[in-house]
Amino acid sequence: MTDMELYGLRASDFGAGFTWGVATASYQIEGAWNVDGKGPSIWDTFTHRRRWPLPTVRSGENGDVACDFYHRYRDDVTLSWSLGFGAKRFSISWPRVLPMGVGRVNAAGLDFYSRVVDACLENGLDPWITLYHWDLPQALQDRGGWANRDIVGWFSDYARVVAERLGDRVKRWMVFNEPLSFCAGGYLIGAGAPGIFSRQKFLASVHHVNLCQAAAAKVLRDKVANAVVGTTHVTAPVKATGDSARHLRAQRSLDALLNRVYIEPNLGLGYPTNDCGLLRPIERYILSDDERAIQVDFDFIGAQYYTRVSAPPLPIPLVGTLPRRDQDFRRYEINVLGNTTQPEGIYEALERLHSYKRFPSIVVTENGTSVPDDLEGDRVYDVRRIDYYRRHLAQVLRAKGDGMPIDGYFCWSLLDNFEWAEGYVPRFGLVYVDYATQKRVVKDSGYWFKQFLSV
Ligand code: IFM
Repeated sequence: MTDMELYGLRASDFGAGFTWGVATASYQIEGAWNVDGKGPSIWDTFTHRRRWPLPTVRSGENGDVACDFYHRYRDDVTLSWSLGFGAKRFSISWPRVLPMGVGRVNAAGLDFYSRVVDACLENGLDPWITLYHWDLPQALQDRGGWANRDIVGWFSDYARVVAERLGDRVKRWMVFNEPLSFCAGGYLIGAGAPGIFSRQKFLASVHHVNLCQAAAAKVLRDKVANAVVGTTHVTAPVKATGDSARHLRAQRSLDALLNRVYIEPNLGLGYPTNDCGLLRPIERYILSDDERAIQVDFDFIGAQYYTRVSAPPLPIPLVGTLPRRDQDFRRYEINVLGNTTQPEGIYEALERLHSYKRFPSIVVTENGTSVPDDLEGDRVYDVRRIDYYRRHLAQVLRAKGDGMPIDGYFCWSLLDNFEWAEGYVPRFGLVYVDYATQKRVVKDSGYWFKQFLSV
């Protein structure tokens, strides 16, 4: 791609029907953690807990207030529209709707999301809803959370409650945000809520999440006329660190663990246990009818891309490899989270999903970066973020030009927000948030999008 082509990029090159949106998640922006009848989520518990000798979240921060979106949603929705976007992706907090996870519905919680949907529609923004972006009701975690098979029923009931209330106005649905992150992060390596280190619980949670993909998709289709149902995966292309059989085995093993285990069972391809020893005991959680029940034909798949990873072989037979950041500092720039910026990786991620030949439509449901943003007066000169977006969008356009059915792109994120165990230091927004005053300042990247989307 030449500079001319790169910098001449226009939104119209992606086609008239292409969706341009911004994405957010409930726990990361809403705040109001104990307001209007909301029950506690596992992230409330995790961030309020101290794990000796260090806090669970770097510098002990939490999402109690975050961006206070719960009270400021109208202005923030209008802001999304004012930057030129046509869609707003957001998630529902399960414990805001069902404080105990099951049973009694919290009318005030459902009303809040209904108002957000209306605000989107009033601003000409198509609402795209994610049912689950990691904030499980604590009451359900107390019963085992994702590791308890009963969650298939609990989650289906939750999906039904939300679909019945919002389905008259919302047509685009995503079941999950990044199963990898909350299954492995929450149950295997304990880096996120609920902070568990257990291979068994991790494997059980993976299987139950995969069953829930199909169960919730069915509920959404039953309850919402003309529903367009998908889910999202963070797709990390895995690079081998050498050519030997050991290196290639390590690459296959990590790819199975990070990517395939969440995608292939839903396509009827089973679990990639032959390629990754760590996954093998998942078989004990599979019951007789599961192979059929787990299959789902999604209307679209959400591709989320941040960086590639590499797979150095390890002398531990079960694991074989662990993900390592690909930190070739000479070739790639590095962001605040320590990830290298590798725009060609998004092309590979899209190509990979397309290669299954099972997704009629692919939407980039998250892509973005955290760079050191400073407020200078009323301006944030985030040239590195603009460059990031330009280079990734050029690759998305290349993928589209090569015949992949890519129909939309969502920036992560509209606002700076609570970046999970990393707290508030990484800033991913097109809009800067001064957390002390809740003032919003559109960054140069926000203005760049506004200009880009106008041509
Ligand atoms: O902030 C997260 C988001 O919640 C899930 N995808 C990755 C983002 C950036 O790390």
